[in-house]
Amino acid sequence: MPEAPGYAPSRMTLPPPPSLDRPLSRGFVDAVCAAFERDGYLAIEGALSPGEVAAANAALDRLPLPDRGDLRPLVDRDPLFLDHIDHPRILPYVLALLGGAIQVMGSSVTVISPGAGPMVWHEDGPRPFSYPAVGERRPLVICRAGIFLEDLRGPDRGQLVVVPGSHRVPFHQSPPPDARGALPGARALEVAPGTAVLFHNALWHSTAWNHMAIPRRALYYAYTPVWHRVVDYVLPPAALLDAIAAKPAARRPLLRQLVGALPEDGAGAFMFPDPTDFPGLTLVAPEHPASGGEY
Ligand SMILES: O=C(O)CCC(=O)C(=O)O
Repeated sequence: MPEAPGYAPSRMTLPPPPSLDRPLSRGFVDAVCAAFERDGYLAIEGALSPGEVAAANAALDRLPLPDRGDLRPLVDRDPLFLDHIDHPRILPYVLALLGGAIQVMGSSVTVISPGAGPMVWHEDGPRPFSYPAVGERRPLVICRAGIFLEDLRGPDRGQLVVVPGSHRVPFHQSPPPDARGALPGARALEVAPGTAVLFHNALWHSTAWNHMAIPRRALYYAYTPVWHRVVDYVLPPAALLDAIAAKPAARRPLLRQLVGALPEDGAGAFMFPDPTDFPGLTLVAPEHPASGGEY
């Protein structure tokens, strides 16, 4: 099979991340959704600063990582990983795509060892029975954020490889489950350290060969609507809730929602933080009474 051609993500359409202390603008939401709808993914360059990349690598160095494969869950292994799930340069894009009633249903670090070959092509979601199609499209259920820590600008560095637009192909046209190597139109995402890639659960993806002398390590956080089952754990571990309690007070309600914690008053609800504390969660201001705004 031919190798997937290298690909530098486009900077043309992605607007910068807005502050979440006010509702996201319609223009921001529309621009993010349009880019994501076209390609099934988008790349946020510089999502993590060089210092944040170094800190993430140091945290990973303290963990019992496999030579190749996943370590999961990740989010409760170090308080630093909590700083990724509400990161101000990543979360606005997730909110634009999924809305405010979200959580992180799964977290992992994926290691591709030196010399490792491509991963099997796949969509994300449950197996063997994936999410149902709606109108021949697989709906957006998981918006996965991959954060890449090595310099992947060059061939065969264990990149995430995607087929842009494949999230729009009906499921019964998916590649056979053992298909490896390049598919027509496949692109290896040759990204700089600290780049975050958000992608649709139905996007066909694989990985490139890793011909680097070092492992390729990527952090993955899978955002879903709050009604999706959390797969990292049945209930958030006490240590994770303690780690949230040690974060600044203003961030705690949203972090608790993101890890799937029950509201502190015990009441079930779809939205745990007070939206007035997190205006960004309201996305765009309601434009019609039927959208639930106050009129
Ligand atoms: O390691 C990667 O970059 C891809 C991981 C992946 O495709 C998966 O975990 O489903």
